[in-house]
Amino acid sequence: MTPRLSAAITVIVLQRIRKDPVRIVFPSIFAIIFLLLLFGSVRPAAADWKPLVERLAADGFNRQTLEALFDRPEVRFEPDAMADKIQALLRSRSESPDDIARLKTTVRESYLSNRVIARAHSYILENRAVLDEVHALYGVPKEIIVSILLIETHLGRNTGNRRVFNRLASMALSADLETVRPYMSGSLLTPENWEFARRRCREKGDWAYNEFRALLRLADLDGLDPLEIRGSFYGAIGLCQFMPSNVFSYGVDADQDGRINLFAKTDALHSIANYLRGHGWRPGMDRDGEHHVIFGYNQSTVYANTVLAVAEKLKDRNRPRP
Ligand SMILES: [Ca+2]
Repeated sequence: MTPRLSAAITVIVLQRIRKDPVRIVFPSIFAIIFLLLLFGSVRPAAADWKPLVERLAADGFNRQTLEALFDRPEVRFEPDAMADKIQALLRSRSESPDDIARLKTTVRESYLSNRVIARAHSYILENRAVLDEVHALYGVPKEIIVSILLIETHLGRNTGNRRVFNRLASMALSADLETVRPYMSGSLLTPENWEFARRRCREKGDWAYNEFRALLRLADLDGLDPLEIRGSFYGAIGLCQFMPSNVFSYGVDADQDGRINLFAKTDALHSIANYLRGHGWRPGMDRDGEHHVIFGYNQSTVYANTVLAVAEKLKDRNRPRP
């Protein structure tokens, strides 16, 4: 609860107590306790960013610049990102052989409706020139590129509204399982999986630290305010939802305006294809090979199944009718 809200509630309650102390005092106290439990329990404690600033400074980032950034009111500690990640890993670890077998054939049906496929098909028609160029350069068919764009951001319409700075800095600061444990569902952590969760938390913290460094480098390179870069729950950015480090590894300045801008269509479409080629995409590969490469884009079997299913439907639409 905000201090202002707490103060306002207290003033109202005190005024009412003065008027009718017996009838008001006990219900009011219970109401305050209830509200404190409701709002106070979900608000993360203020973070101490010093360890992160120290680590970045030791890695060559300017200490004064970092301190000024972390002093800004937009900076928030958001431990739900790491808590969610560890919970997803724990759930995935406890999947039964039946669950795993079922996932192999599961697709996200919502992307296969006639309405959604028609929209993706229109996108192909409207962007045929650049998609043909991408196919010629990287060997990745337009249906695969557009399918990924559809599933990642609904063809660029939803690129995420989270401050990537807060998402990645919070995860980088949450490498210790004890930090995120209060934000996790209590029933998931057991003595048996505790060590696994602790190790994965540390690894994901290091991963987030590297991504946070890449975000700061990217902002510096492009003259952007790092706190104004928006993205997904886990800090992916642009039409193609790259993590910041992938901008440096696979991003393409295809429109040749001097910067890799994944919010610009041409750069994003080339970058998707460059990422896939960099992860082993080759023209003429079989479905298993395609699945393997697409899995590398999002580490999800259902995601890869869905990308291929959408692409197949788009190919059907593009086939000449007899
Ligand atoms: Ca560009």
